[in-house]
Amino acid sequence: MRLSRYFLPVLKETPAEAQIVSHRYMLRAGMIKQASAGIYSWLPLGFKVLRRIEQIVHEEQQRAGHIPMLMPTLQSADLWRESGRYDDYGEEMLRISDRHGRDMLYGPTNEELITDIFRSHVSSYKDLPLTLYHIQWKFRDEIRPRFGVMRGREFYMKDGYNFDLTKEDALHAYNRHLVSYLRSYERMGLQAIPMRADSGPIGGDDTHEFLVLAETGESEVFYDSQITDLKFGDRAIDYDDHAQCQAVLEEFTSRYARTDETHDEAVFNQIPEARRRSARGIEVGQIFYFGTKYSDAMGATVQGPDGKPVPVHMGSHGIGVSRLAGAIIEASHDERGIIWPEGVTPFHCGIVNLKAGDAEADAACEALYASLMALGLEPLYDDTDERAGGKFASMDLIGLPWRITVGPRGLKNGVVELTSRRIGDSEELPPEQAIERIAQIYGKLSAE
Ligand code: P5A
Repeated sequence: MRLSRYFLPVLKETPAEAQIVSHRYMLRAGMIKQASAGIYSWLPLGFKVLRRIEQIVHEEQQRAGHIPMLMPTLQSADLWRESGRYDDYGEEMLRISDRHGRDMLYGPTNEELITDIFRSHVSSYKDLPLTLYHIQWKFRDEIRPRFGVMRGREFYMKDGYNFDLTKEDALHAYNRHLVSYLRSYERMGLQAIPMRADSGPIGGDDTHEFLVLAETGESEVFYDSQITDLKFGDRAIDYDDHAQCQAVLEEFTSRYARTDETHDEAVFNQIPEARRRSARGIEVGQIFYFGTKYSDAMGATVQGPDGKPVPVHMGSHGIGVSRLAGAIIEASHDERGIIWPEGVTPFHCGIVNLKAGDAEADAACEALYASLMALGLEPLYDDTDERAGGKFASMDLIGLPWRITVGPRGLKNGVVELTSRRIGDSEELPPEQAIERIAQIYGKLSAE
């Protein structure tokens, strides 16, 4: 993308309404614009990040064997009356009536809708196990929407629902989600710690929240510091293997890690004092096993092996896709702006032309731009005639992990400058080598 043709409304001033760094940087970098309280438009740069997060979630869900689909945002109140949640959900639910006076609502979550789909089409245990998911906008009329996309009223969520014949199979689905979530967050450059939590209006006793440690987080958390040493990494996992998934769950949940809702001071105090931590965290996901709560209420049964109808065991599993854009910034920034992890960066690298209009500099930038694109990479080429200082400040603010700077002085010696946004150091090298380096970083070079 050429910056001169892009839409990147970067702000120079810090917006007064933004209290936390991710909100400030998302506004300043032209990623989002508030439409009304807790509701945002995603401008092109923000939209790209949202898409990249979403793509990782899709890939990891499908790797785990979960099936994508799409349900609507507007739902009929009738289904929620069946489960009993229409009255229970309270003021967070946005209730709407259509021209015929029918009660509708903007879905805050989809347990009822998916259970209705399931009971309409699945009647035999032979069709189990089944896990369906979608990524769709939700609405919760939060009393205090704040911190930009972190606590929105309209927000983008991945929600998945498992249907299983037995509790044991449903707990395997729970474990599978835990593993796939660990992988997803790590690919986004985040450490998200599963913590024992409270199930709230979703229900059930088994639930973990995934928390990214950050001072600005809304949740108070307590944990054993050893848990932060755990990495899922690039291990191979067979998602159908119950024992393997259970082992990962045990590894990642055996040390103390709880939100304030389930915190138990007596148990916490058994950890050696030097390892006890209390901190704040951002909840970027939550998994639930709630057994037959919805299948009992809504009559979602299958014919079991003995021919008798049995209610299915269910769970639901959510990732806060739009919240993650903010959470990643909270975890990765400095005083100059965002520092995107390579996994979610909106552009793979920036190209800064220090002397737009200079024939040699222009030609070198064009060549770099074309070569990177030919490798399947997306550079953002600043071809504008702004001052160098302004160009650098904007690039730093929008946080692309790599920048190639091209100027007449370097070109005389046959070099450009490659700069890491994270480390901050620069290296002079011939343009071909800069391209090769970037291609290597993003795994775009075929093995020689
Ligand atoms: C699980 C999927 C559920 O709703 N039903 C379907 C279950 N869980 S949850 O924990 O309530 O939400 C899942 C994730 O969505 C994000 N989230 C939000 N993001 C932005 N603004 C909000 N107001 C908001 N509310 C929830 C969180 O990341 C949460 O973990």
